[in-house]
Amino acid sequence: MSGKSVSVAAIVVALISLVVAGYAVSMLQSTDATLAQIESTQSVTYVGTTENFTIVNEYVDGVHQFVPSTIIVHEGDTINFKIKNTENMLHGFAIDAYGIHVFLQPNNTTTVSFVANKPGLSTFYCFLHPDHLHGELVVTYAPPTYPNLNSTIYPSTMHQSTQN
Ligand SMILES: [Cu+2]
Repeated sequence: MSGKSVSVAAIVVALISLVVAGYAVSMLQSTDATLAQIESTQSVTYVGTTENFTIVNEYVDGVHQFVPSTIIVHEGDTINFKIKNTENMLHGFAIDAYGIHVFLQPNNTTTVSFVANKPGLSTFYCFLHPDHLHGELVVTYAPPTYPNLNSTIYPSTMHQSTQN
């Protein structure tokens, strides 16, 4: 084998390597661009929903109580409470963190609405009777932004990026 043919072969190998490397880099860049596009166009930020609850004030086994006594919602949800006082006496309903303070007329229904924008625990209670069992409102942190995995664009775009 002559020195000339060796150098020609080396140049051919070098050119092929450059083409392959360039192709690999362009593939990586297009994949990055595709992922960035997916993240910017196909992500979902949690938007609060409207949650309706019926809370019944009742007298059971000698105890005034709110049922249910635990309510769990997401931060940002709009909450509608329909509070039914099934007793033949006046009660109160308060959630200090939200400035809610209403009277529950005997055998009547009272509605309360607010946006649950304070993550954590808040107590709801009757401000007229210390022995009236209270309840807890649990407001969880809103879920973080996440890719919309239900979108059919997600897998098809990923597939196309490997063919470019
Ligand atoms: Cu009460």
